[in-house]
Amino acid sequence: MTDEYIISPDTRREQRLPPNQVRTLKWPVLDASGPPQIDTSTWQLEVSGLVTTPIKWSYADFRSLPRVKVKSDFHCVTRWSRLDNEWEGVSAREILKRVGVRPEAQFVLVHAYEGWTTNMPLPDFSGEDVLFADIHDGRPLSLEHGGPVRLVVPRLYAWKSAKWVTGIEFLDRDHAGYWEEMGYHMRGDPWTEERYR
Ligand SMILES: Nc1nc2c(c(=O)[nH]1)N[C@H]1C(S)=C(S)[C@@H](COP(=O)(O)O)O[C@H]1N2
Ligand SMILES: [Mo]
Repeated sequence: MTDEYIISPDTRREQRLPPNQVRTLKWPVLDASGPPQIDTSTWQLEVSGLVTTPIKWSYADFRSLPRVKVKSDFHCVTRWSRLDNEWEGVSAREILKRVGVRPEAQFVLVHAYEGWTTNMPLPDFSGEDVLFADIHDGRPLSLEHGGPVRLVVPRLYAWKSAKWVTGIEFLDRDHAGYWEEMGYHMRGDPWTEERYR
């Protein structure tokens, strides 16, 4: 891996805090139900739906993929923002390249342990700064923050950054995930405050 960071376009902005967010120097833990039990010897990442090559990666397979580093900010819809996170892992673009997304695919439903899901438009998932991370600020990602592997989508509210990911499903229509079912926005752009729908 190179030492070059991909800097999220949002992290290059002069004004880094989206409207009505407050900066925190800590890193709060936030999720619906607490960490699941995860055994990396049976861990899998499954890519399914509208792709030409469905894939199931083991943890060893995932660890052998080409890697990237991303510097980005993290904005929770409950109004805290943590700036300057250094993530390492596998780029979403690397995965898109390998599975061959079919032209009908417009949306992504990301699956996590215990049936938790989140949805987003394919162009948001395809951003240069989107990755499946297993390292944060130089250390292995802890279980409480989504380890062994979590999604990071820096330019959407942090609830789209699924912790404990198990799968990526490509769909031709938008399917509400867990928080979206509860009333959160289908897209979640922090700059236009797409908090609820
Ligand atoms: N699997 C899963 N991922 C999740 C959530 C969740 O409830 N379950 N909550 C989201 C929300 S609301 C936020 S703000 C971030 C918080 O990540 P952190 O706990 O590492 O700060 O995780 C997101 N990813
Ligand atoms: Mo959140």
